[in-house]
Amino acid sequence: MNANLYSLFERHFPRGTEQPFLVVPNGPVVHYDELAATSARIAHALVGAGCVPGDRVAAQVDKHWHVLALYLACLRAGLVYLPLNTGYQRAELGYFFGDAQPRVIVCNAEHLGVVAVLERDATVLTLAELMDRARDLPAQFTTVDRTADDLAAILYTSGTTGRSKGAMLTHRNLASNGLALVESWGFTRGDMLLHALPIYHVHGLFVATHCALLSGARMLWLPKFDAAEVISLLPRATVMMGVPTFYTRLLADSSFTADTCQSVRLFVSGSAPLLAETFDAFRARTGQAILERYGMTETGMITSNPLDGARVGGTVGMPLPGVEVRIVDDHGGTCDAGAIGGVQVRGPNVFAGYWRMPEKTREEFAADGWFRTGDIGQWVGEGPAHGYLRLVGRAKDMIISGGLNVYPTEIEELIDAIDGVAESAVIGLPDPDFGEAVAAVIVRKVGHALTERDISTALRGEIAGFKLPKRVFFIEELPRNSMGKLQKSLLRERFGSS
Ligand code: MCA
Repeated sequence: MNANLYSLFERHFPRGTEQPFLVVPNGPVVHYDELAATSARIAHALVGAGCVPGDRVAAQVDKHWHVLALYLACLRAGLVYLPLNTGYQRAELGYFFGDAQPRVIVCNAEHLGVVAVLERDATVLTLAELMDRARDLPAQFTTVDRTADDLAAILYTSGTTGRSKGAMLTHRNLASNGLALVESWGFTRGDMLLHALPIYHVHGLFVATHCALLSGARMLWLPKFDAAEVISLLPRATVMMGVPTFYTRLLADSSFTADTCQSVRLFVSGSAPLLAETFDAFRARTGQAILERYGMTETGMITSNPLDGARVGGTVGMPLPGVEVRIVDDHGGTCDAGAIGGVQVRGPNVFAGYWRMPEKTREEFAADGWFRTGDIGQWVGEGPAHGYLRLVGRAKDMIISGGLNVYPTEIEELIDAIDGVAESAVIGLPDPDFGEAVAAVIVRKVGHALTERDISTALRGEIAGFKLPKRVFFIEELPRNSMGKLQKSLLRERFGSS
């Protein structure tokens, strides 16, 4: 049987036009048969552009249901879909295109010039141009045979060493994880998922959309998160997925009440830690316990609080069906409940490695094949959360801001290159809206009177806006221990409450 993920989706599509796939508030209603026909036409257009199975197709384009059809077209044609955050700038794009060497790049019109210069060998199109090419092509396309281990997508996840790594996700990774989520979260055709996430990351593209595609559920399709719009639409939804910032912003709006949520059976949170106080405040306001789950780009979803059972704030629940999790100490021994160690994962959800980085891939796996997440955690040993995973920190030097991973090294390298900077440290500081906000602590060279504006001006346009430091501090010297190692924890303590 064809292990192509699209074939699996197709087996779950409601027949005919009685069930919409996606509803754009005050906009079109898209049925599953229109989604299938549109993805077929785009698949023909991609083949017509010279794409052959295994070729990469990059998409850095604003959220639209046609982009989902493009993603499905890539699956059908056996291509490797490469979604890119629409905030990425020239330097980031140059790296991704050089590394992945896409055959086709679909981008926003304002990026056409930059992209065409960066990647001369690719066909560069706007989404509108792609749709024009696809418009009159056949509405049927024979889905290409793929094995379960063939690549379906590459998603770049920033690297602690400053360079992003392309996580290779297979048809098996995505199929197994999607089915596990539909089962764990009880998705059915009767559901309406409120979708306000971007579709260039795992959460919005795979976690949310695959639950709909593998259950025949419908989606309320928003261009981005807007608290007022979400509040107005929640009475039409049965499920909502979001990052913690979505929930803190809803709570900040007094019009968000228990009545708003009457029809919603499930609120899911992930991509960043959900603070226990947010969990408690949400339950006090709405009577609903947010279901927090835990995942990564390299593994999809790993654990989840239960649909039926105790959902405990500050924990991320138990391993999903088919997924194994262990916690190991510094000597590789398995930790019992309560002991803190490194979180490791094994299962069909674990990626196939980093694109063209075999060495880096090997480093991320233990000798017996378990994937090292880089997160620190413990099994809860007693009470209602007995057997649940609690994440207590990260081995990697990573900031999660509004649900987006930010690795300091990439920003420190850019800051250190600014004339007048001796050295810098980038840290995450608590932020009521984004959870953590990027901050830079800078040592100026003698005689240089650099200002915060100088730093912002130098960085803007070089990297995505969400990575730009929201706070900049200047100090005489960075704290280091006797080994000369930078002590970022002291910086977080010193500036955390300022
Ligand atoms: C936007 N800005 C941000 C962020 N987003 N700054 C820091 N962190 C952010 N996350 C900045 C912009 O650069 C801009 O700055 C200003 O805020 C306003 O931009 P806008 O787009 O209007 O911001 P927003 O609408 O307030 O967006 C905040 C947001 C958005 C709604 C939280 O970031 C979002 O949708 N986050 C979800 C990301 C996501 O999908 N994560 C899942 C990754 P300026 O004005 O200076 O330019 S997948 C994952 O993590 C794993 C696999 C998992 O388990 O899910």
